[in-house]
Amino acid sequence: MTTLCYADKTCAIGIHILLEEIGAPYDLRVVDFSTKEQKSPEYLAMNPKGKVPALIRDDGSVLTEFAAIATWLAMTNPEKKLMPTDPEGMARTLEALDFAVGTLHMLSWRLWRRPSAYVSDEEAQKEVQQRGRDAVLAGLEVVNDQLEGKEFLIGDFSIADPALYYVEYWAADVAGWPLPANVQAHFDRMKTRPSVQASRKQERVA
Ligand SMILES: N[C@@H](CCC(=O)N[C@@H](CS)C(=O)NCC(=O)O)C(=O)O
Repeated sequence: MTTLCYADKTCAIGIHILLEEIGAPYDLRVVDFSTKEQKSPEYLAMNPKGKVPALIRDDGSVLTEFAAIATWLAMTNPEKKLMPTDPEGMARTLEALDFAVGTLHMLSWRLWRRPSAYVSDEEAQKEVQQRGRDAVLAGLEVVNDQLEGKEFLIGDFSIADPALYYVEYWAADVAGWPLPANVQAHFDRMKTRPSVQASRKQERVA
């Protein structure tokens, strides 16, 4: 059965939400970050990147990278309409998704969350964190404009929304930063979806 390798409250929750949206049976395999299980020989043998999310598919093959997993799930479950099929709609969906994962998460949030990955000096780490915070908040202002007059990033719910959702969760509930109005409304709207509620419950999000 399709198995999502995840750790609580990580970006993998976005894929968890998509599996709930699809509604087909799946398994969860928790990866214990507190013991660095993601870097264990067993995990690395399955996913040499040592990260979550990783999706083990029915044929045993492993798919990594949020955008790739989300796109594959959308394309293999077309009846769920998780991504438009016209070139413009598809490109706009991936544009919004990649901004959330590539820019807000990897290039911005990570500075705030893991400053020691960039510099050793503790004073310098504080500056790295500040830059990360500024970058996340500046990026969310861009998203705020994109959300004007829309319920979801590209109008209808798509694979881009769970990607934005996990960044919203980190920014608002982990870091305690204020979200711009349209982003806050999107975050609140996401939390009313049964898929989001189910994955939050499973991952013990308060
Ligand atoms: N580019 C990857 C990023 C995945 C990623 O950074 N995952 C984090 C959790 S949010 C992780 O597994 N971190 C564990 C580690 O770095 O040891 C993707 O899009 O899936």
